[in-house]
Amino acid sequence: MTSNSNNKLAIDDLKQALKRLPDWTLAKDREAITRNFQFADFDAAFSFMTRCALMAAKMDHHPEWFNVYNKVDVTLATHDAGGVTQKDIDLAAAMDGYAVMSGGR
Ligand code: H2B
Repeated sequence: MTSNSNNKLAIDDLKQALKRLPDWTLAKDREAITRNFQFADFDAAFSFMTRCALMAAKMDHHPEWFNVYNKVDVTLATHDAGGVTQKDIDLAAAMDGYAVMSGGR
């Protein structure tokens, strides 16, 4: 299998990648990865979302997310590929970094 950021990762490569993203899991009902973030309050959650949004725009790769007050539930998939690609892994790693910057966990 060639490694192209637009192609779905092979399951072994996906499991390998998730070892470096210990807070992310495979979605139950579809080919995607998911993580829940929690922050001190809405301001912190939204500062995280702002950082993520700017990166997503730059990457032209966008999260599915749901925010209530201090919580942000994120699902990442590449719709064009019908599964998880290297772009999702890269965005997940970036989001983990932004969560730390916003005091999240
Ligand atoms: N984001 C995600 N998560 N998956 C996609 O397949 C996708 C995207 N496609 N952002 C992009 C935009 C595509 O629609 C544009 C035209 O490049």
